Amino acid sequence: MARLGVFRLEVGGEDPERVRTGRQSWRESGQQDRRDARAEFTIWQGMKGRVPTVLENSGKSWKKSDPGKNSEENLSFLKSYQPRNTDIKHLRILVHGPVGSGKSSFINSVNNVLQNRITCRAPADAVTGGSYTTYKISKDPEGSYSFMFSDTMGFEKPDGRGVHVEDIKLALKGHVKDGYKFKPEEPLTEGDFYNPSPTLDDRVHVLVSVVPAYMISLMNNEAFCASTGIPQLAIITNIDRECPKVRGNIKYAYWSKVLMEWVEKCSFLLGMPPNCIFLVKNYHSETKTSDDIDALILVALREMVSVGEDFLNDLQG
Ligand SMILES: Nc1nc2c(ncn2[C@@H]2O[C@H](COP(=O)(O)OP(=O)(O)O)[C@@H](O)[C@H]2O)c(=O)[nH]1
Ligand SMILES: [Mg+2]
Repeated sequence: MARLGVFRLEVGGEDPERVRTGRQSWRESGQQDRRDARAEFTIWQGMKGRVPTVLENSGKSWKKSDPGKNSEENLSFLKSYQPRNTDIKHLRILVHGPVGSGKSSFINSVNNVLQNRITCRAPADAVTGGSYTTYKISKDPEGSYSFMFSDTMGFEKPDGRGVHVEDIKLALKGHVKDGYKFKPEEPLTEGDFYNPSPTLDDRVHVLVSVVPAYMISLMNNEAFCASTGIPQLAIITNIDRECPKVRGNIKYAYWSKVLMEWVEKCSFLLGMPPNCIFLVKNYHSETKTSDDIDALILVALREMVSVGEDFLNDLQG
């Protein structure tokens, strides 16, 4: 009775090639009616009480283009990127999300991709995190890339720590200076870390929500971006931890039906379209870089820079 379910689980995996073979075998396997087979599959799922990893369209990514194929182009876009607005030296990307969601790891991962080696800039796992810290990414000995990251904490306060939502609004407008240690109990109003007259350079141009895959159901969106017009994207991190089949096949993340469902769920909960949500596996224990991990990071990063550039150009009118 459960043959097809087991068959597809075992043969499907996350590899489109194998799924294609699987489907062939399925057709040749003597099943007379596809609907019967589906019914059996549903029963099997119900019995197991979980959604297995199956691929919807064999050989096709549900993202419009295959991230892996565009890595070189994405990299050269990022290398040559300069804001058209010459008042801006760096496009500022602010990452926020719960403690442990992978913000620092993402910044490190971007650095790894662009340096083509494993580096350690933003200390991941730093329990003392919570300062407003900006990271530029060096390009060659003299220069840096024309985008930078501001690292912060999320609003979730399991232990009473977390950023005051007013502080995030202030940071978005450029009022928070680097090094400010966020205080959960009160927002920044004045003092050494308050910038009373921020320039366009000080402002945030893209907001990125970092959502760990294991916390998707708990996410909600503070509607602070709506008033500012700042574009907002999200990255889903830890996809390797939550989906074992993806772990060994990171390059097929955008083929996975389970991950597609996560993106849809995240889209619903955060109130942003699915095409603003990207799948990322951060570098965390690797000793060397990998084209497949790089590809996912590059696709997300390129979009961050592109929407930030659009925002800057819109501001200029
Ligand atoms: N397996 C896996 N671990 C991750 C990933 N991203 C982050 N981590 C780990 O999660 C922990 C918290 O990450 P960190 O970047 O410090 O989170 P932050 O508090 O948001 O800055 C660290 O141990 C990371 O190595 C990921 O995509 N996959
Ligand atoms: Mg951190």
